[in-house]
Amino acid sequence: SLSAVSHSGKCSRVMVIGGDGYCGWATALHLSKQGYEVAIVDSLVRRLFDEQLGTHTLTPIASLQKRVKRWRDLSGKSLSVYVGDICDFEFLESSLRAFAPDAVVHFGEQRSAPYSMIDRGRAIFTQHNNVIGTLNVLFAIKEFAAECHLVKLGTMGEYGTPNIDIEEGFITINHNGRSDTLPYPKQASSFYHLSKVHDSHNIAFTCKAWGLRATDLNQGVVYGVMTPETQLHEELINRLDYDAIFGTALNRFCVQAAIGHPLTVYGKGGQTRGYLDIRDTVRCVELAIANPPNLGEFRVFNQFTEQFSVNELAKLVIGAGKKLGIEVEAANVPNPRVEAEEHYYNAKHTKLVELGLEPHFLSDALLDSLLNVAIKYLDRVDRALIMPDVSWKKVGVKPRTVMS
Ligand code: NAD
Ligand code: USQ
Repeated sequence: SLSAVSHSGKCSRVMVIGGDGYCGWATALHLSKQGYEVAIVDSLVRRLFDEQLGTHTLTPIASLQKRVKRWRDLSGKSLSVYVGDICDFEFLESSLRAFAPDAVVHFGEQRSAPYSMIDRGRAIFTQHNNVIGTLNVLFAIKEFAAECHLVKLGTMGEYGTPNIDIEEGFITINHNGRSDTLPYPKQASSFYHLSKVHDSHNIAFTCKAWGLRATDLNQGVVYGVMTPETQLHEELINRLDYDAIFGTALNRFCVQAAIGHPLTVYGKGGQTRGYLDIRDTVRCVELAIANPPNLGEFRVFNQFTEQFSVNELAKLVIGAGKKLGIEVEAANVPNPRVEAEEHYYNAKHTKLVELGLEPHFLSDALLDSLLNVAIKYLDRVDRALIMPDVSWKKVGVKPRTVMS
């Protein structure tokens, strides 16, 4: 049954699916600090990918159990933990009924584009894990928590790189004398990014058909590692991926700079994306939760604060390295992906700012601190994990082992 609070419309209980991951752990702690009752749901499959591929986080992360205990000891606040796979409906049903959330924040997907392009098995795993997991969440909410607000992590990559401005979810089109506001066209460029497109369609449909309420957060690339909560203790430290499969552009560049590896600019480096600091990720999720949509409403926010090309990121990291006395250079690596390397990019991102987001812009201070974290854990870096090894064109049906 739903808690009394949810009937009054105020959100106080939040289930964070994927709460052991990079964005989810930081968000779970932030919401707990803000006074929400938080439950973490996670299958720990991200830790298994590392075992399987021989990858690891730069920062030494503690087990989920140790993290949660340390947070309780330091903050006095408990996090409920449900370890299991949301593709298992019985598991999801029992956790949702036991915790009775007012909001479900869904981070729990396979989120690497290169992982989804390793081989057929990983492509299928990615779309099954992500699409079925989200469908299960939608059915569970409909059946057992109909008022619950779904806050779903999508991606800016759903839109691709069209030669016109990107709107927040919807675009008004005039066609043959008639006009309508329609979902913005989707042109995703990996099996991973496509799984998010499929999710968005399923969520939009169920809001319409069943009257669910949902916010699709089309997030850009996240950078940074520290938040006020994760930096309280080494056992609360967040993961920081730097390998070519899970590491994302700016985080990778900072680690590469720290170990004196040339920055791996893929192709011409004109690829432009939206970026945001992990401290803004947690705040954006809080803003979405605190301002829920009406029942039946499907809302889309573009969640990033600034846009950069890969070349611009490389230049910023080279400059920051210079200040710390580190010599950094950029290398042009043949692009393992199929994507536009020079293109127009102008994406709207006003809705979260209107709700009160005060962005942390990419600054020298942030680059210094990321570089210093990278330098602190330099001994943990495995240089063999840096160069990309997964090709969009060579993906085939044969099971592949990478990084061996
Ligand atoms: P992550 O891999 O670090 O975390 C995801 C977590 O979900 C992991 O702990 C994993 O074990 C868990 N998980 C995966 N499948 C599950 C399942 N079936 N059942 C239960 N748990 C499951 O990823 P992240 O970087 O924290 O990303 C979180 C979300 O945000 C993803 O949906 C991702 O697509 C989205 N996102 C991330 C970024 C980024 O730059 N990191 C940018 C945009 C959007
Ligand atoms: N790139 C490089 N060099 C590198 C790594 C990446 O040039 O060493 C380029 C890529 O080719 C791409 C861009 O940088 O053009 C971004 O790549 P990325 O690996 O940083 O990010 P991406 O694959 O898009 O995926 C990440 C997250 C994913 C999220 C997405 C947001 O892993 O979960 O959905 O960012 S977005 O990019 O807006 O779609």
